[in-house]
Amino acid sequence: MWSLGFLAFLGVAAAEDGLNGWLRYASLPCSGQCRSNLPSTIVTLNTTKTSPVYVAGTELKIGLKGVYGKNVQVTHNKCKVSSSIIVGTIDQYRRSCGAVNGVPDLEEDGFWLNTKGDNVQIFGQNERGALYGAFEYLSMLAQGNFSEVSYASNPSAPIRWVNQWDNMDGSIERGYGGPSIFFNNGQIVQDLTRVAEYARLLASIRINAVVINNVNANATLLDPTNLDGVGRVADIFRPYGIQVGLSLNFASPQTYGGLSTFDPLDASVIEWWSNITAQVYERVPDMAGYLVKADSEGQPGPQTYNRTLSDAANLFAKEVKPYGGIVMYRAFVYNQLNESIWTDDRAKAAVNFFKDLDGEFEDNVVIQIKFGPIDFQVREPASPLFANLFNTSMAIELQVTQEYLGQQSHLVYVAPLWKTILDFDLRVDHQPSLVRDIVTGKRFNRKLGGSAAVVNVGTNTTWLGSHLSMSNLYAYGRLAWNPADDTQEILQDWIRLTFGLDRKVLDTITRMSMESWPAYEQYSGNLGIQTLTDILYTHYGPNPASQDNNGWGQWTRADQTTIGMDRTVANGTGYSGQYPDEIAAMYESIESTPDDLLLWFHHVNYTHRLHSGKTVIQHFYDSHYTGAETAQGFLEQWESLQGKIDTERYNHVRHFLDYQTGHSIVWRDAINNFYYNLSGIPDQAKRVNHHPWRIEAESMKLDGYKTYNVSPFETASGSVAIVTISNNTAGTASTKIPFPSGTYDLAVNYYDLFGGQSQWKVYLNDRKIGQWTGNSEDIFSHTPSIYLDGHSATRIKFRNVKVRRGDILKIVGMPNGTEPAPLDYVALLPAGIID
Ligand code: GCV
Repeated sequence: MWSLGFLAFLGVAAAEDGLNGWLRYASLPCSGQCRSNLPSTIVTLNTTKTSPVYVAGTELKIGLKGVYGKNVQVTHNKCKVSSSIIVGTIDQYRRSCGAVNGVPDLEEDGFWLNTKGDNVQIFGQNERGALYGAFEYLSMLAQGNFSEVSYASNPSAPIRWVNQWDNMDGSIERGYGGPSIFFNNGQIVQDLTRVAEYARLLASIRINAVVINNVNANATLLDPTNLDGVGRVADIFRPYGIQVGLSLNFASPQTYGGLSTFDPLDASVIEWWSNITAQVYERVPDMAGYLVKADSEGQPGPQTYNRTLSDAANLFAKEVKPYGGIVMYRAFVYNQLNESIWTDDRAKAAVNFFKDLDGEFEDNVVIQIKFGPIDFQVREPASPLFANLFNTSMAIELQVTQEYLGQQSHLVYVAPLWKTILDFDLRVDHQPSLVRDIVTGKRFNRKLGGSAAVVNVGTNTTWLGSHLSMSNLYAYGRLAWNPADDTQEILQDWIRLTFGLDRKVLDTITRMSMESWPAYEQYSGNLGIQTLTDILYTHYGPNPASQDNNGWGQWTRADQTTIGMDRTVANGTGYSGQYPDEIAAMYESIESTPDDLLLWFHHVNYTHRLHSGKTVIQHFYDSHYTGAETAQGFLEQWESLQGKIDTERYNHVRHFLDYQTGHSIVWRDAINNFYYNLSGIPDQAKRVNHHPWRIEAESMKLDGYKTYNVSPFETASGSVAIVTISNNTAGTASTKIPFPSGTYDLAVNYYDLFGGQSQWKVYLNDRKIGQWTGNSEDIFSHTPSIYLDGHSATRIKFRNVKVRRGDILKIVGMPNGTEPAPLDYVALLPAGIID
């Protein structure tokens, strides 16, 4: 049997569950330069075990042992030790060791890293910075990088937060990685091991605060026992340089405190919050601040009392100011609207609510603004609010959790999408005004600023629900530190740290990841029409009709001949006029609006020609075919890495990508069918609604099965599926194979519902050739559905099946619970045909 050491030598890591993320410190070979450059001692300049500098020492020790098998001693407060890593703050070094030479002034949280052979200096401006420097050095070592470096690194902005949308009962809103690591049953959990592990990951990407509870906040977090729990959580995060923040429910003084009002200007309300804030800071003296969602999606707010949003923000700002806290006030404020009013437009809400309040906020208030004006869609223009506040601090809000982007069941590396916003030049006053320079405070000279990302890790060992989605968390931290960084370079650091240094592994995961957001956009919503998920239910699978005819304002205004939101000043909602002149002019005109945002800004015929020369409708059709085809390639590319990645992660990712290949086809067909049905315009390439290799389940011979009209219709091939007649008796669907004899891949499209685990068996002339169970709710990360729809529609494939014309193909479905073993169609795919 192979020993672990031998496997490590081969570069094949032992089975891994993802818990260590990119901090695996997987073993690398070490000879020559490596041997002579490995320090023998770690000197930390703080002996307090809960200090970030002490933690840095421990982490360095673990890293050196893990990567290079070297046992290194940690000592404290000794200055001149040869072959050593010395880690501490600049001040600690000066105090213990004397002058430091050649180190430039560092900004808050910044660090200095200096490596010369086996002598390494890591100095932070503060303890947090020293810890960041240690992680930076470890990241080099874990990537086999022994170059001599000497540089300072400073953050782009002071606010580098993450938000968790965790509920007190342990569920997580839009969380796809299992239940909360913080809460259970209305309380903070007792065992905080996972919290410490999360802290370590976050510190390594230089996150400095975490808001632990949902913005749709529950006031019971404020009860004394729970606040004690928050204190325990803060104690876990503190050694990693991370502060804790809390989301507040605006009505708490009334709903929880028993007052008759929650009017932000009422003296009793102010006193109530003052008292609560004192209780919080008594337990968490370094609490980062409050996060507030008010007057939004049913959450209470100051409008109840005709007070302004600044009245509300300032109430909290004044309370936390003496303690050094800040208030993150969310710009996600909007009302229900009426689609029959042509000028109604949710995208205008943030500017309408906040613009006139510019300058009215206390200086420790930061307006937290989602990157686009709607809600984390697959493509949006930059929020115009970034260009409308000059005397108010701002932070950009991003989503690591892939709420509208495949919920971690689809590979989507989101950082390139974020980059389209961060690098966008809003041309305020005709001057360069990149979003990244606005939110970091540089453009308008604000002291505060930065970013917050909704992360939503859970107790799953992969944290987010799937291994590959962790690139998004890693990239978020890197971009929060330096939004000018290159997203592919960030990705490649993550790949090397997560999967090792093999060139083929690096190239393959790079290619798949960089193709993934464009592909997802291609097979979901194109040309700025939004993602086209079901916005009334799970936000996962396709349902374009759900965007319209309701008050949520995510409209497409699609009818038989036209589509898109007219957001021009001349004929539409006037939204384009919220941008500075140059940008407003660009979006106002169809000619200068980029194709990828055409339908965000303009209402056009399906036959309108894009700059590309294609019509809108043909672009939809073509993109959906291209995107789904790219997704098929992810699986093939991943399979080429077999043997180069540990079995546990290889199989897990393979299973997810296999699922994605099928679901990308569900997306492709649903969107294409929907718009073909609406517009009646055929696909020039004759693919849409034309599937020569399919056999519809409803056209098979049925026994114990009956037909079922699927809703939305476009999520079933031919709009009809079959379900078993009874909930406890098997059904059979059989058919004669009409295709030429040969070898095919057999694809079966079925629906995997929450509420049961049906079993299907496939026979060829009574010989069983495959079987599966409808248990994806236990395996994949996305929100399951109780219906036959675009969320539950799933494809399974059996490869290389030899058939003869006239063979009998039979599927037996055994229902379970409320899942009636539904089937949509089978396809026999000759080599090279995707269907
Ligand atoms: C936490 C969207 C999401 C909600 C979320 C909200 C917000 O509407 O679907 O789940 O609520 O945004 O950001 O507040």
